[in-house]
Amino acid sequence: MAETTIRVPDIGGAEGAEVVEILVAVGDQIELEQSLIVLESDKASMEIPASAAGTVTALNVAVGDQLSEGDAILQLETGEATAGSEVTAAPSVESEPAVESAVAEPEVETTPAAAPAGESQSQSIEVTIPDIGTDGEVDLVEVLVAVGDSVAEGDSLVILESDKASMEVPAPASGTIEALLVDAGASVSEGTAIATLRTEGGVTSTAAAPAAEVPTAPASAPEPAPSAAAVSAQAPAVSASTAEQPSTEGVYAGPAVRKLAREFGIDLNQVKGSGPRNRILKEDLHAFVSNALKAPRSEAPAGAGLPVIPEVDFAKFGEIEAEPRSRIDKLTADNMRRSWLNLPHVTQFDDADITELEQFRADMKHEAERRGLKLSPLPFILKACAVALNAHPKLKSSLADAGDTLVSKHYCNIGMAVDTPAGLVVPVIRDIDHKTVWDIAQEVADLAALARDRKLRADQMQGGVFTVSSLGNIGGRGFTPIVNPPEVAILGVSRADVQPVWDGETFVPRKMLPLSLSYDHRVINGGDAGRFLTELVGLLADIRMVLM
Ligand code: CAO
Repeated sequence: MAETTIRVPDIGGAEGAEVVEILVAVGDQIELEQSLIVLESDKASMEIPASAAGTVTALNVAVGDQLSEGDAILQLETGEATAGSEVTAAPSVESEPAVESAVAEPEVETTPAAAPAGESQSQSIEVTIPDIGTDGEVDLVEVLVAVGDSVAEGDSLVILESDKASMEVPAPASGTIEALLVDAGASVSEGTAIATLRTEGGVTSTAAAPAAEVPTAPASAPEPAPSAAAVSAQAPAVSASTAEQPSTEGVYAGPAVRKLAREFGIDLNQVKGSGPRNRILKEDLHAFVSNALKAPRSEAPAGAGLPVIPEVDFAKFGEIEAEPRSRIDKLTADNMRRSWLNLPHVTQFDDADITELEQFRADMKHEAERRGLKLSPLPFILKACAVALNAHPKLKSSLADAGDTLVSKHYCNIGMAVDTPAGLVVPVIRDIDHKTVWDIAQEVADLAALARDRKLRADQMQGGVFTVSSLGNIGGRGFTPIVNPPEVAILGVSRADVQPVWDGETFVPRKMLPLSLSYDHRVINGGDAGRFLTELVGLLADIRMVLM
């Protein structure tokens, strides 16, 4: 075993680059090239990779420390049986180990384009990508200037980014941007021409280079928020694959975080940073994604396209009591919201004359008692729905393939909404078209009891093709139920009442059952719904048809 000290490499003369993130902990097994810390100056942000593999035995730095070349980062116990050694880590633009100082020493080469070198007057020079420590290409993620802009020597022109570092390429001289030769999203490498600059007579040499000035340390005085320079240094926003993403100028995050955000399509403007000076950390992205996944239950996250309903402090207005909602309530809320937002709902109303049905039901009362059953109108309604659904199968179809395919079902399982103290559940009665009204009445009672005792199994709530929601026992003249996807229609049943109905000669008392049929208008047209509801009303008016 050997103990090794990993030290800050040559970071281009950037004395006092700040430690903004520590990516390892004591006891961690680290691999060669694994990023250890993130250092940041006002022009560059870089991850310092491990130059040896081993176990971290001590950390010599803390977030906020200002580090310079040679400062110890950590102690590492390596597997090698050599004497203690000193290793200097190398900041890496990509994952190449041997790029010491490259990130932070971008020498900007300027090529005179219109005037001879050495002439102390206005000339046009070509600004190229300096040595960025890798032969490979890196992303040019943001162009910070436009044609016609006046820039001062050292002003940042573009931002480059790899998975390990982001850096700005500064103007080699003061002047005016004559032409931009690259767009955000381009892949560039050393020597790529990025702009032509009309200097103000100040360039006397093509030797360039504000190199050593590039990564100067950020202000050491504590700041509540990143300074303008630091913010701009952290501004890369787009990559080739996501050139249309919103700019994240002003967002404070390192290269690895930016890369991850791009991979997940996350707009960093929406993410709250929890790091020093509100820097966005990887954990913040994880939390953002996790919240976004939970969002349907709560409010839409900013950026989901829906305005957020602000939280209200109700206690300001009087005494309150807050209690967590049941799991069923929250699941129902998710389902309702998903349906309401995805399905264009239409609701159609009609009244069924159930005078004869009610007479028949009354006649069956003793038989029901003999069977130990309570025969409500619901089993008749469910049976009539099955008959009407088989006659109008579109009402029991579903969409698939993101709406490109319509699935027809040759079975008829109908769900019924059951109101329980724990929330609303929808058990499903299978093959209802093959069952008698007595069978259905028995299942309604059994499933309702299981639902209220919270004993329904998952499979007893699956496979429905249509739902009936009966509020008849509770009351109301009508309501607009929400479709239970992937079903395309739902029947709302309200309270039956005796109404005066005109029979052509006189008003007669009839027991009328208000029905409301909500449907997914992507699948069901008004004609489909109208024909189905008319058939259903007819079946309920003459229940003998259902029993045939
Ligand atoms: N009109 C008038 N009376 C009705 C009726 C109607 N449409 N439907 C039922 N009734 C009567 C029944 O006949 C019964 O009266 P009697 O005891 O005098 O015979 C009484 O109301 C109670 O019925 P019930 O609730 O015991 O039985 P049901 O078969 O009608 O309903 C069930 C069973 C489980 C569906 C029901 O109890 C229930 O939970 N309904 C609520 C569904 C719901 O919440 N839907 C809304 C979903 S969206 O939020």
